[in-house]
Amino acid sequence: MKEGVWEDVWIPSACSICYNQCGILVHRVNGVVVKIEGNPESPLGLGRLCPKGLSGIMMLYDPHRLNVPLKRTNPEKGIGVDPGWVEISWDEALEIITGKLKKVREEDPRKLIMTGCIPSMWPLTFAMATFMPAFGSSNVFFSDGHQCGNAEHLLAGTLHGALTTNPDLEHCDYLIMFGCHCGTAAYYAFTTMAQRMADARARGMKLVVVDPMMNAAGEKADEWLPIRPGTDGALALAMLNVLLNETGIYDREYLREHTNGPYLIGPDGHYVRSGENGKPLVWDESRGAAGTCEEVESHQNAIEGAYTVGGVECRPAFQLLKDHVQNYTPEWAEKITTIPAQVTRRIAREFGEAASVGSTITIDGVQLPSRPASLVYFKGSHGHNHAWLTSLAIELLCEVVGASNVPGGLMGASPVCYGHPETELPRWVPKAGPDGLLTPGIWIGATEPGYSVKPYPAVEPQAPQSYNLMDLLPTALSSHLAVLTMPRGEEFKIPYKPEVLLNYGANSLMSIGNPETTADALRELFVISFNLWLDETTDFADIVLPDTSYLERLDPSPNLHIHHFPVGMGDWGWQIRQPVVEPIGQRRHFCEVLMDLSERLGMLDAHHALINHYYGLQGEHTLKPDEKYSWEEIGDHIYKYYFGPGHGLDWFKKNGVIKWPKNVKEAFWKPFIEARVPIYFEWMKEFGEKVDSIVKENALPWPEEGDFQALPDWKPCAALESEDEEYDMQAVYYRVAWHSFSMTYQNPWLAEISEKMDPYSYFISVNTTTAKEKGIESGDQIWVESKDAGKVRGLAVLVEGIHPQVVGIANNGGHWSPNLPIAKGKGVFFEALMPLDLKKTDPVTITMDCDARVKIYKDASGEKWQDTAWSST
Ligand SMILES: Nc1nc2c(c(=O)[nH]1)N[C@H]1C(S)=C(S)[C@@H](COP(=O)(O)OP(=O)(O)OC[C@H]3O[C@@H](n4cnc5c(=O)[nH]c(N)nc54)[C@H](O)[C@@H]3O)O[C@H]1N2
Ligand SMILES: Nc1nc2c(c(=O)[nH]1)N[C@H]1C(S)=C(S)[C@@H](COP(=O)(O)OP(=O)(O)OC[C@H]3O[C@@H](n4cnc5c(=O)[nH]c(N)nc54)[C@H](O)[C@@H]3O)O[C@H]1N2
Ligand code: SF4
Ligand SMILES: [Mo]
Repeated sequence: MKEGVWEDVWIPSACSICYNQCGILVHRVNGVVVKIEGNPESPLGLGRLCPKGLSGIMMLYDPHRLNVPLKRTNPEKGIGVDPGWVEISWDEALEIITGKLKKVREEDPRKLIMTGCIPSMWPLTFAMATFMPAFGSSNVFFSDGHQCGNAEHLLAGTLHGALTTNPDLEHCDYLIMFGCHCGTAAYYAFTTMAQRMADARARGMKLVVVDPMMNAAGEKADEWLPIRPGTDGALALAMLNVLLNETGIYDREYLREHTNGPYLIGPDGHYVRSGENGKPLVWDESRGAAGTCEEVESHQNAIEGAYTVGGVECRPAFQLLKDHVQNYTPEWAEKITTIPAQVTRRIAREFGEAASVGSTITIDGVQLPSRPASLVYFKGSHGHNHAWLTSLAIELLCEVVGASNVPGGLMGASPVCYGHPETELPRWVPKAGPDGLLTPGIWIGATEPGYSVKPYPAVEPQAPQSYNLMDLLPTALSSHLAVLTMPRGEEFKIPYKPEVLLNYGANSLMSIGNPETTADALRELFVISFNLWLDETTDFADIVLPDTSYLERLDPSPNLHIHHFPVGMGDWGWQIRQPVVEPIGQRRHFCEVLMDLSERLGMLDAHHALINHYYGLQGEHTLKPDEKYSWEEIGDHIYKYYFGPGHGLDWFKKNGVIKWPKNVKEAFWKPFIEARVPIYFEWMKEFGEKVDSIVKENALPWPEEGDFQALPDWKPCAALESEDEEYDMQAVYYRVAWHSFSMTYQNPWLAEISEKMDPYSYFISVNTTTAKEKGIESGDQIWVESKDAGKVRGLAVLVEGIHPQVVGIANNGGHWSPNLPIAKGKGVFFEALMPLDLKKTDPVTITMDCDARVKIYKDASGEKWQDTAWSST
């Protein structure tokens, strides 16, 4: 060691600046973190990090981080209103909080509501799955899925047995990305997928990107299709029509054997069922008669034609789909998407041909179907009203050519795991549920037999008890709706009013939509906020507690519940997130504080029981009801249960990650698991009828829309519906690789990239021709004014690579908190443009419209734009 160096160590841990949890190695010299690198041993990233992960040091040592508990002295709450913080001790803070929580727990525990930040998912789910139910409340709201993934997650669960999907880039030859930054700037398993994307492109995989902007994905594509926002469903329907009715490219064998394509559908839209056992009937081509799937050889199931069974006219589900899309011609779609019909036709054909229906591949000695054509879709295409219908149309493209969970196709992210060889844990395997349809082994939650919510069989809808309305719509994975419903409890017939909000970090004011709406909801509550900084949402807090960042805390097995591993072959890997330095100042780990609060509230036994339940802990590994455990001991229990007595906390602290190879039947499970997937969502209609009748019975102000459909259609989102001559543009947001939502704007290294290396991320992108028509030049100060919400101000940058009727804004900038001096006034605050409105929400999955109908114009005020960067009117 060099003179003066008494310590020089590399500590394995896991990043948490987005949900991907990449493996990291942290270099600490003389007690100070000097570098973060990717951990090549970790299958989560394989040694690669994105710019955010590399810049984590700046988050650890930021002098503007919170170091002490604070109490508000100003009773008036408002956006930008100084709370008048005074320092208090931890003990005083916990006493105030315990007092508040005791009161509401005695009165009605549902008066406690919780929200949290998406990047730090481990502590968030720990709290939501253990502390909250132990307290007696299921009231939570999120700033995530309503914008990004609720519909995709529902389809990932029902079609892929997983929480989410990714394409198998190792075998794919033709990839279409619908509004997604897979392997290019964001999305799941980003760092691993970036390498695979580069390798696939070098190998010759064709990449088609459907996106109103030529962002990180479009610029790397062979072909960029600038689509009108909110119209991907129309494109996908036209492509389906080309495949099914124009070219006849579809995988008959796959549809017969692995989908409900052969199930006979009667005139009422439901399965025609056996009179004996109630099972769905299929048509046996060899016998010319109907029978159940058990009675009819799969290859003789009819997927086309019209039949009469017991006097009932019926058609196989696939025939219904084929007929249904017939009117969706590429010419029809062109008027909606602005993509020329001949391009849609060509792309559909190329995709179908690339799928090579009927071909096989041998991997590890096992012969498998090969379908080297895939797609991936997420926030961009999906983040609109009618997300369910759009996402279904997109997914069906892969289903009809059989490119689903086989090499080269669209894969569920880790739906099958047979566990570590020593313990056979963690373990989850999808199986056939009611009507022979796939039910995931895990969806959200830990592992069987622990807490796990599944999308199928659908949970019965109920009159709302929770402000997020997820009991009315259990088809939604998450919901932001509490910010809209809390001030309207009586209209929703919810018999209590939330009083206390526990906020684990989320900057809801900036991330949910129109901040005024969120402010109105927060104003009413006693807000306890665990945070790293005094961000905009903490302006509404009553008590702020200084949390540890991901580099200062222990999160045992941080990817345990986040089972979205890189898809395809490779290794399984479970990691540790451990403190690489002692917490600075008086920062304390949120989860440890929750355990303290449980003890103070006298609910430790219930909390332990829920930890056992959530992690599925069994036998000697269970936590005893009244014993006090340190946080490290709890981590040790979890590790030893899953990975055996030799792999406790100490082993993980030293080694960082445990890994073992995936086998072919885990990676490409489709041919080995007997469960069909729906290409016709028969249950959805009945589910929707139940929702509608609850809405009517209770006169709930929830929009009645007919989106609970078995087959996809396209319907315009609000921004398209409200098009007019004055408001002639649509605004969208997009991600860059060097920012996560709003939280990374305070990082000086990332600010430097945004300011010096990228001429777009802090600007408003406008198409060059459109801008010229409006007399706007690059660098001009402009207003973007929303027809239905507020307006934002910033500097224009002219670009060729954007649809002429679209303005694009990166991530989530425009912070105004004086306590975030690096972030303040950088970038543009998109959310001010988006109204929060029940009507602008997908009724099936609680997905919100993430684009806005806007007009843009030069700002001649001469003011510095940051002084009033946005306004709510
Ligand atoms: N304009 C725009 N809006 C968006 C998005 C976008 O890209 N642009 N993305 C949308 C999507 S898909 C999502 S998922 C949401 C995400 O929304 P949020 O989860 O609210 O994300 P952020 O806005 O980054 O706010 C996270 C906050 O958590 C705090 N934080 C970070 N790490 C920790 C920690 O370890 N402990 C504690 N206690 N706090 C921490 C930070 O201080 C930060 O203020 O935003 C949605 N809204
Ligand atoms: N770097 C980075 N990585 C992240 C995150 C982050 O904030 N930063 N957040 C994480 C989270 S929580 C999420 S949800 C994921 C999101 O991951 P992605 O879905 O990949 O995120 P985006 O970049 O927001 O959306 C992709 C593209 O959609 C385009 N788009 C907008 N509207 C439309 C439309 O109507 N149709 C089509 N076809 N395209 C449209 C945008 O221009 C953008 O280029 O990323 C995760 N990873
Ligand atoms: S993708 Fe980047 S920010 Fe997300 S976990 Fe990995 S390194 Fe961290
Ligand atoms: Mo998200």
